[in-house]
Amino acid sequence: MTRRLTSLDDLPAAVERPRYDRAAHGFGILHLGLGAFHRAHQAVHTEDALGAEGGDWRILGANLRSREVPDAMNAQNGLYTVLERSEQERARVIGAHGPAIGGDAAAILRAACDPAIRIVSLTVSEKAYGIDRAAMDADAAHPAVAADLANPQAPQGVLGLITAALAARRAAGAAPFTVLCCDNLPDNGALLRAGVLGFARRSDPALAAWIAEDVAFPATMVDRITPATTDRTLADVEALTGHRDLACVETEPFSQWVIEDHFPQGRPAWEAGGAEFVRDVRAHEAMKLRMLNGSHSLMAYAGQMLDLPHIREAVADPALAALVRRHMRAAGATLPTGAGLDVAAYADALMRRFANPAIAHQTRQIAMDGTEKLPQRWFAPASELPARGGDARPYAFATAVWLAWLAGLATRSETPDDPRGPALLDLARAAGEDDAALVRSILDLPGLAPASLAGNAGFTEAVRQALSRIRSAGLRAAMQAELAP
Ligand code: CS2
Repeated sequence: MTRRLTSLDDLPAAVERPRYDRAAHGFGILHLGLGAFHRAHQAVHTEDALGAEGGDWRILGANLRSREVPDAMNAQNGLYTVLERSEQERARVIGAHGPAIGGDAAAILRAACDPAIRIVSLTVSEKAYGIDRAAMDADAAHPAVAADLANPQAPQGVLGLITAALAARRAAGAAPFTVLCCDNLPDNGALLRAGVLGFARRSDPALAAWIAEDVAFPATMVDRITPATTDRTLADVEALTGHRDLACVETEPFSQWVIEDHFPQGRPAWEAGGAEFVRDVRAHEAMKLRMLNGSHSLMAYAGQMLDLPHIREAVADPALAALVRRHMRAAGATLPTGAGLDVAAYADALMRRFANPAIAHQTRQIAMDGTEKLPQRWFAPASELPARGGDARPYAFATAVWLAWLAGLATRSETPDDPRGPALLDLARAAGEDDAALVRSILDLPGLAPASLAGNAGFTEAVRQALSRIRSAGLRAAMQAELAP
């Protein structure tokens, strides 16, 4: 049996390791959401910052529910390997993390109350927040928000935990922490701020006023393509490092992090690892969400229907690649001009990243949680196109592919992997063969598409036509029809 990774002692020379003394640095960040993305992105940038500038910025990681990754990390003294995959494989052991908390909300709350913690960062996925995006308020109907509003002393969810920790720090006369949302949500700092304020206002208006005045919620754009860890990741890491590592992750070489520079309680020197600090993240964030994530979702649903299991196979399909290019052009036309964005170069770079033969990024994984992802990836930009004189047809087609995929699941009585999965299944079943009814009922779901889009007859009719073609002639034929001059 290979030995488990527990120390930095006997690693092969080719494996990169921390360039700082782990024991000499304290903890300054509490991170919620120990998924593969955080371990491949923010933790690596923090590792670079510690190596370059030091500081008490190591990370306490926590999962609200699952114990699997925290248990694996704790058995490894917080260490884990990042495997970068391209023509060459590169392994690096990350030392920034310390003891991790799994599924113990009381322990997370205690950690967040420690004045040494100056940043609470999050990658908990879009659906975990419980924020009503249209109202810019806490969503009292979200299960975690409802439970925490009823019992704010023992919070289990994101908004309840942040609010309770800030309340305790205020009561103790301690400084607040900065809240850093690292999920793929539009204007993620302002959004999380609105959710926390909405939650706090319901129980303690004075606390809400203090948060509004004193707590920073910088916005960020995060980007690194990180497929879920598989047995193959574990085997390759073992071959490279000589150790069994149950917390390892694999990722692409590229990594980008654009951060609004607003950290009144200080921050690591993340620029040492290539993070960019700017005054306004919105243009970068819109470009990434609409071009990368937007075309990812198109490839995810088309890929699921065409039996293309990975993104690399989706971009190797000439017709689908042409539609992805077209989608990116439509997305690019919604982006602010004058912000210095090079949309064409960005599109080329994305196509190269998607094609990376060493990265097996599953279309099934990206297809999850469509109702949480598509509003910012497709429906917001699509709603802006008419006013800009742009062509919304690529968005109508993408929407039709999603609906055709949902209808296909419904015929097999499969519930989509989505927080609104049961509702989607019911609507698809109720619509049956009636394409117009399917378009209407899904686009009218509250909070999904802006009213100006759901009520735009030209758009909904274009979706209906594309959907009818996909369902009668098949997705392949419909794709060819889209590409016909
Ligand atoms: C993907 C993202 O799963 C998804 O929905 O689109 O996780 C994507 O890989 C990352 O945002 C890339 O930075």
